[in-house]
Amino acid sequence: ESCLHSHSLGRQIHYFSDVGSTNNEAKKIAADGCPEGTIVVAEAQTVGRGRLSRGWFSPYGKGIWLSVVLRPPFQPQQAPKCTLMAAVAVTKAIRSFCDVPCGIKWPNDILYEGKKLVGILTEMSAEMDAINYIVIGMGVNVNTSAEEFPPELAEIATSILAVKNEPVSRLQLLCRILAELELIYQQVIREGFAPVLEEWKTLSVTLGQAVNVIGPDEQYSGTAVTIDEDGALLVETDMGLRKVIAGDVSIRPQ
Ligand code: BT5
Repeated sequence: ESCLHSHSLGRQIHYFSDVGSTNNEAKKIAADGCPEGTIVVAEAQTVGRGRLSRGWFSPYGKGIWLSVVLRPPFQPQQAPKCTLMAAVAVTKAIRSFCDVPCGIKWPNDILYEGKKLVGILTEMSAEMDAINYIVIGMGVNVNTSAEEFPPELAEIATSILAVKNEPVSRLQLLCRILAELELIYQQVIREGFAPVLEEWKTLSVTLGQAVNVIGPDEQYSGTAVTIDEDGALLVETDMGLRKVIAGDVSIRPQ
């Protein structure tokens, strides 16, 4: 309570010791009409989810396994940019509170030295051109030690503990994330996404890099140039400029 500085986000908290997926719980309570800003947090997730039915390793008491319910007043087509908005908020919170110089890999990863510190999964329910709710799920590896990651994640995942060599208060970091997210969300509602997308560019580790774009039915390489007003990644290739829309594409360094 005492460290919570946000006004709307986190004022209603659903706390679980163990849960399947905080995003699934958040979608249920959102469908039942919970207020905007309601959050779901858990000590552990038994079936934490990534995108495309990939899993998310969520050991007990080690991370921030968080879902935030928003009811934004904008069109459903704008929703993908909420992932970029959340990435900006979490990156700023980790940089300022933990002093870890992490950066954003388009669209939904926060990396430190190429390894994943945070993953974000945004899900939406909309009908008739109006958003009913958006659930922003965030998995932050806080106090997981390097040895605790399963072998398949050893080379690709990291945590704040592993970077700093000292544990960090999950509660305080959670409060910082909620405060940053609330500020940015209010800015988006007031001014639209343009300022947030500009800020995203300054925190990105993808722009300027040679990338491989791997989609469901094609694959190409090029240089990540910028993101456009939709939050799509623009990649310069031999065939000209290509627009990469978040979804089932993955971006890898060349
Ligand atoms: C993501 O998917 O990065 C989104 C992860 C979102 C997790 C949060 S936790 C709270 C909320 N509730 C949920 O059920 N989910 C959200 P994607 O880009 O598809 O990346 C998934 C891939 O990351 C996996 O296939 C692994 O390779 C890797 N991975 C799994 N667990 C990880 C971890 N703890 N740290 C780093 N990488 C991990």
